[in-house]
Amino acid sequence: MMEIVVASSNKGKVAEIIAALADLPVKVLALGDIGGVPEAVEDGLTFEANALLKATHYSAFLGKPCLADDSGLEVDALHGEPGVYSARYSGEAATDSSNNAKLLSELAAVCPQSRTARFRCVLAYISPEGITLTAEGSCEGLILDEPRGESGFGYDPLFYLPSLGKTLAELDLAGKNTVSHRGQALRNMAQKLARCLDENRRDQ
Ligand code: ITT
Repeated sequence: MMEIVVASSNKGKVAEIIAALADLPVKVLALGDIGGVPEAVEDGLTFEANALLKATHYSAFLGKPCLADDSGLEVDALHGEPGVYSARYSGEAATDSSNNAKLLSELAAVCPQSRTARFRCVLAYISPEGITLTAEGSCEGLILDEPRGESGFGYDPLFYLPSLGKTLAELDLAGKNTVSHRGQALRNMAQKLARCLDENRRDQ
């Protein structure tokens, strides 16, 4: 069975990606299962550039098909910040809670209806044979003034979905994948990968 490496060291992302690809006839590995892989330098200016850069780096190093995710939060009142810098918003030693604290302090003077934001996700798949696929998704919401919920990761406890009356951290993994930026990108990517696998099978 073909192997695909989920090229991310973010455990929250990896769990969501593995769950969403469960129906594909492929063996999905995580970077953590392999070990000793040097980290990619993420110096792209867009989610797409960073996703392609990570998939290229890990696929070249491992000689295996790799699926990378670059994602982040765009807050309208902050002119799209933190964007591609979401993981390190509060500095090099950032944690989810220090990033959330910084976001709350930046938005302290912003009223509830102006706290609109979206998560974006770009996935990139690159195989050593030279196949490149990309897929994207986005999810609109509002930034609360205090965290709610324990699930998920990152900014999930502050990201409120008015249509559900819940934050992303109040959904379980399957519920989050149904509505999230990553879930949407993964459904697009799974269709593209399934088509690719079919074509490969027909050519053999
Ligand atoms: P990899 O590069 O190893 O995949 P990373 O966490 O550094 O891991 P990114 O550079 O793409 O990945 O940064 C994404 C950040 O955006 C992530 O650390 C969170 O702070 C935030 N983020 C992305 N998707 C999210 C989600 O579904 N829920 C909450 N926060 C999310």
